[in-house]
Parts: sequence; C-alpha cells; structure tokens
Amino acid sequence: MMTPQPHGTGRSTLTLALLLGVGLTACGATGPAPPAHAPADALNVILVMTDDQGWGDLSLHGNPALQTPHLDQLASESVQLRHFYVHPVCTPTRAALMTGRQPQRTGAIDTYRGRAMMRPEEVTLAEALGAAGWETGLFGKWHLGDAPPMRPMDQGFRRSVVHRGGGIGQPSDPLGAEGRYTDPVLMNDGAPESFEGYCTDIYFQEAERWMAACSDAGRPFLCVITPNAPHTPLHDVPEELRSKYAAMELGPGRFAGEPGRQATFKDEDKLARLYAMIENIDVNMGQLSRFLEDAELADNTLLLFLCDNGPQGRRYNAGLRNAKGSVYEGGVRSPLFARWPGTLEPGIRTEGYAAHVDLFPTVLEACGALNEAPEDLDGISALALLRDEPGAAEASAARPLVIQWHRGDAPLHRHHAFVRLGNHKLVQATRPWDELEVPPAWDPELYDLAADPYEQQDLSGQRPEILQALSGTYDRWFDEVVGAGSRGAPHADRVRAYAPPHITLGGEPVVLTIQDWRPEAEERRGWGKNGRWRVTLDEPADLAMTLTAPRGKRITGASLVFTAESGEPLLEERWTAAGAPGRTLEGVIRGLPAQTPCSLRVTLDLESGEPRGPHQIEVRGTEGTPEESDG
Ligand SMILES: [Ca+2]
Repeated sequence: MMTPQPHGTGRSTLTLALLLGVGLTACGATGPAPPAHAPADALNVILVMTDDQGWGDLSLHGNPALQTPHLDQLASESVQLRHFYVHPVCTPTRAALMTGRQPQRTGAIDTYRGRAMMRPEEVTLAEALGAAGWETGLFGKWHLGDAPPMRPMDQGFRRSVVHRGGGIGQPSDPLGAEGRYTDPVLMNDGAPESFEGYCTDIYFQEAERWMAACSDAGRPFLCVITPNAPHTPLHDVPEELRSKYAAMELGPGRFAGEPGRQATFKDEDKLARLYAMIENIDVNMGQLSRFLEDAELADNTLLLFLCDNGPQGRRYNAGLRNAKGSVYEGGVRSPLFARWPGTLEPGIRTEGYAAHVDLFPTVLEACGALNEAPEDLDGISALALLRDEPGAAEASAARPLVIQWHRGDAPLHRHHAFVRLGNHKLVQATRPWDELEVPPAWDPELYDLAADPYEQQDLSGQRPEILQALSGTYDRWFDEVVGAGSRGAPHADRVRAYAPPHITLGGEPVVLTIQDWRPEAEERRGWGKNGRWRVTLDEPADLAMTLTAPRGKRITGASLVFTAESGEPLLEERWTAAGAPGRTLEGVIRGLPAQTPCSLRVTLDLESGEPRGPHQIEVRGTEGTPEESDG
C-alpha cells in the first residue's frame, strides 16, 4: 500500500533539496526545467475556477443571503463579462479550459465511467506556456485523468497538489482518507500526502507558497487554483461559516425578489453548508489579493475568476433558468472576472460573449506567447473584448457558439445542446443524465436573450427562419467537431473513436479506481458494479497488484482477465486468498506483453457471495526474475 507521507516531512525534504539544488528547480517542481526564455517582464497568470458555484452564488449578483465581499471587490477591479459560457458539468469545461478546444475533440466528454480522461495528445495551457518559459502549477481539482499519462504532472504542470476523481468523497478517494475535506490526503506531484486544514484553504496556501518561490526565483508563472468546493458532499464544511448561515432565514421568503423563475433550494441546512463553502472561497480570494499586493505581484498579474458550471441544485440563481447539467442559462452561464491593472479598464461588458475555450488563446495572447498555441483551437482570444476595443463586442456576437453535453459512450447528434448567435439562442434540452442509445427527437426552442434573459418566451414558432439557420449551424458543428473523432483516435465508428485513452502500467505505482473503469454495457447509469480499465504495460515488467474490496467486504479469491483490443484473451489468472479473507488480496502478474493496449477486468469472490469488481487496485511495476518474466 502507498503510505501517505506527513506533509511536514515532505516539505523539509523539499527545502533541503532546494538548498542543495538537486533535481529540483527554483519553484520546487520536479522534472526538466522549462526553457528560461520568457521575457523579463513576463506576465503572471492566475486562473481560479470554482466547482458548482453558480451565477447567483455571489452577493454582487443579487444574492440576498450569501456574502462574498472579496469576490465583489475583485469584480469591481475587473472586467466582468455578462455573457460567458461553460459546459453544464465539470470535466468538459475543464477540458475546454485546458485545451482551447471543444471537449468532444479531447475525448473528455463526461465526468465518470472512464469518460473523464483527456487524451494525452492534447496540448494543455500548461504545456503551451511551459514551452514559452513559464512555471506551471495546479492546485485543487483536475478531473481529466488520475493515472499516467493523463495526470497534471504528465500534462505540463510542473507543480501539482490535487485530489483524485471529480471531488473528495468519490470512489477515487485515497484509502483511509475517504470523504475528508478537512485534513485530506492529496496527490502532491503525484504522490499521496497528508495535509492539515480544510481542502480549499490548502489549495490557496500551497498556490501562494509556490507563487512566492517562483517570484523569488524571478520566474513568471501560470497558477491554476481549482477548489472542489462547493461541490457535494456537504458533510464537512467550515463550521464557523455554517453556523453563521444556519442562523439566517434561508427559506423561500428570503429569495422572493429573484426575477424570472424562482428556484429556491429545498433544504435550508444544505444551503447553509453550500454558502459556508462559498464564503470560505471568498475569504481565500481576499487572502490571495493581499498576498499579491504584499509580494508586489498584483500589477503584473492577470487574475481570472470563473465557475465550471451552474449551481448543483435549484437554488437562487438571479433568475437564470435551471442549474448544473442544463443548457439553459442557469447551467452554462458563468461569471468571468478579469483583473489586469493598467491594461484592462474595470467595467461590465454587457454586449458580446465568450466561452471557456477562448481563455487558452486569451492567456497566450496576454503573455505574448500565441506562437505556442496549436493551430486547431476552437477558442478565439477574448482580449479585444476584455479591452473593450471598437467592434470587439460585435465581432464576438457574430460568432456562433455551440455547447453540447450529455452522458453516454459518444456524443449523440441533436442531443442536449445550445447554439448562441447574436442575441438568439437555440436550446435543445433533452434528458442529459440518461445514456440514450438513439438521438432524441429534434424539437429545439428559440430565445431572444436581449429581450428575454430568463428564457421564458419560446420563439421557435414565430421566427422559423432563425430556428432553421441555427439548426444548420448546429448540424455543421456536429459534423465538423464530433464527426472527426478525437485527436489520437480518429475513426469512422463513433464509439470506438470516443474510447477513453489507455492508462500506462509498469512504472511508478498506479491506482486504478472506479472513476476510470468502463462499466458493463447493461449498467447504463451510476458507477456500476464492475468494469474494465483500459491499460497498456509500458515496458516489460511484472506487475505487483493489491486488490481492495468495497468497504466492509472480504475477499476469498479473484479472477483477473486481460483482453486485447481485438477481443482475444491475453492473460487470465485466478487468485485465492492464502489465509483468512481480508479486504485486500495481493499477487503478481507475469508475462503480460508490453506495448499491447488491452483491458483489465477483475472479479472478486467475496465472503458475502455476490461477485463484483474491486473498489481500487494498486499496481506497481517490479523487476521480475528473467526466467519468470520471459514466460
Ligand atoms: Ca462542477
């Protein structure tokens, strides 16, 4: 088992190594140093994106109960885009942010069931800015793959402190630290380590410590801070803030002034917990601003703030229709604050729009590093819009924006999408949470957001020519973006083109979790009871594996089956517990051919009877004896 190292020990080792200058760069990151050719006055970039905080979860957006004074202050010092779009759920937004491309192109199309792994062939913002000489760090949530070669450290982030999966409290949690928002075990540059404190506070503190080291070393940085708050579960939130909101009136009467459709959260205790997590983020944003001032970094730093999708649940959302998961405004409209003192004149831009894919080229342009951008971006730099240059808002509104998301093995034509062009918005809102096998009927609605920001008046019957034009825009988008398959997996068969990437085994320890398995086809919802991991053995090696049963179960035996892409069985083993059955069972796999993409399915025999897949598997490459590994 991998034993988490106490945080203090890890830090002093790092400090010592820093003093000795061995194997580490100035900012404490491992790996090869980036080329040191960034200009001397290079801009720093901080990107903060919160998780499941909606448009209405800010006091400056009219929320009558929640208090976010520091975010309000940041907004007043920033350009605020009134119309900034993201995907309705986490992973696709993060893929778009990291690549400047539609998530369908990257393979990262959903949040779980093996669908949240981004193809390693993608060029991330960290890889692009790293190549231009920037230091790169990520603190918080990644949700684009927990195993090599998909981890942040494999994808351009030279420093990373992250949780696994889509949040703390999911099946990917480190064993023994399940559900711990307080004193969590996090992946510190890939290795599990115990941290003290509340997760959100840790991300900001680690980020500030790292930025200070970069600054001391005279290095520009890209710092991505992505707390997993206020994502559920809600059992572990800052108590002082929870008490504050628990003492408030949070019932429907409090939010009666909400325009459009009222959407009041049903459970006041849960709302108090959510607001406590959000105000805790706000406190950290205040601390971040003070840090930047004290370190004299504020003036030369572009600070961006956004949310990854709408609020998880129908709470106050300033009247915007619906919430997370939806393609109505409440699911896909995010705040976008951009603060760059001396360059961006603070103010609210009500005209024009931009989206998550645009931040990749926006950041590169701001850094003078656009030459590092791949040619096949979907995003367009929003810098002119942020600068309020003449014609920029009109230009942005002349560009059709399409966003589609739903569950399933591959994107389905005409399923759960919107198209925005000018003030018009086509909405096809179709059962996104179900894994449909055939596309739903095409029955889109049409709204004029200038006249009807809350999407109350469907104009599809009144403006058929606009509906038809936007339908054509959508169809062309689907053919071009989805029809091509994802990078690294072009294929005419859409499901095969969207098969997740393979996890690399054989080197450092890898933990296979339910997050990344593909459940059996008949299990069309939920995590599934068993599944297959897509894996490749990198170099010839034996694999020491520790199988862990679901909590409270004991293993008497297990069958392990490796199957080639062709469907041919590659290797099959049966293991039996030698002594009394426990929660874990260990063994060694020998003779798996290297460089052969395959799938691994493990079925546990449990004392309780019902066969099912493991909760997690730790896999370590070991040097086998030649006689054994040759077989
Ligand atoms: Ca989210």
